[in-house]
Amino acid sequence: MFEKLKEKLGIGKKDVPKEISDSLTTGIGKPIGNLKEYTGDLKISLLEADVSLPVSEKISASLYDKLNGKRIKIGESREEVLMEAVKSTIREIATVNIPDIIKMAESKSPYVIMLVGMNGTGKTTSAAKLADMFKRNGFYVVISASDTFRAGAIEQISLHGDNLGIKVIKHNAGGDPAAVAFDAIKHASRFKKAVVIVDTAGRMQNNKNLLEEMKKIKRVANPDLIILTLDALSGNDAINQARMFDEAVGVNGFILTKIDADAKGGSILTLLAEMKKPIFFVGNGQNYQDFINFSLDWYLDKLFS
Ligand SMILES: Nc1nc2c(ncn2[C@@H]2O[C@H](COP(=O)(O)OP(=O)(O)OP(=O)(O)O)[C@@H](O)[C@H]2O)c(=O)[nH]1
Ligand SMILES: [Mg+2]
Repeated sequence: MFEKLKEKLGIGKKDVPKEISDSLTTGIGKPIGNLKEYTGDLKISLLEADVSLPVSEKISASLYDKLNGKRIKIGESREEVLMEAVKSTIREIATVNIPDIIKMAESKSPYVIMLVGMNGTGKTTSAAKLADMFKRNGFYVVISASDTFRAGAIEQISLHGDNLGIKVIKHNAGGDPAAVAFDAIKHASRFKKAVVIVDTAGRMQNNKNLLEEMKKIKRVANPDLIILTLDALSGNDAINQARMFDEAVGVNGFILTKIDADAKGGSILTLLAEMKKPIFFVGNGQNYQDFINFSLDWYLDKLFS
């Protein structure tokens, strides 16, 4: 996982890049031209691993500061020095508080979560995974089939509901998605510890009607949490989508899907560093259990394993 990013950062290889290796032995006050070159190149090459330019610049500057003139202690290897520098750089730029979604949902009933995102990014699949997770945690779960726009969407989410034994509230195709959410919330309010998950239609940046509709669902459903699903394969576009949806409805955090599909891994850094909002989960497959609680430690573990 995240091979591309590992390669660009110079970790996960046997040998530390020669430029770093040389500079580490140079010591304080000696020329550090090689390190400059390395961190300069790094800035550019991180872009290829889906890290945005501003974040690549931050990483390269921070690594430079950390490695410049660094002396290796006895018993320490160059690999360790580089890894520690990379780790602490990532911690500096990408630490974001990730609230416990179960605890949040326990604080209010029904707790309403609205999923938004571009077409095909994994809203419906993630809605089912979320629903399954809440059910396993003892919640009464209702799914609102608020994608009334795409043909087959209601059937798709209903099938998930059947598979999981979870109630899906639906209207007819072409109906008002906000009204579906309203009904789902009404239904859920009869239960003590309930969660409503609102699946919505995919939005394109240029589709004004769908964007307006999304705002209307928000007004009516008044969700406690709005989560944007982002496809890990969308690379640097993920940050654009994040900004666009945040501007349109305000998002509380993200689910990053399809990281099993050879994602480069850099978009995670960009999202955390630039949006300063949590990634709640990552989707790593098409099964309901392929859903991982995201944490920076998990990410670092994957990067350094
Ligand atoms: N490999 C993999 N595939 C995923 C993951 N999440 C979703 N998918 C697949 O991505 C495709 C699109 O997923 P959906 O959940 O339908 O996406 P959506 O955002 O609801 O799509 P629209 O409703 O058309 O906007 C499906 O084939 C899913 O099985 C994941 O984490 N890993
Ligand atoms: Mg869908």
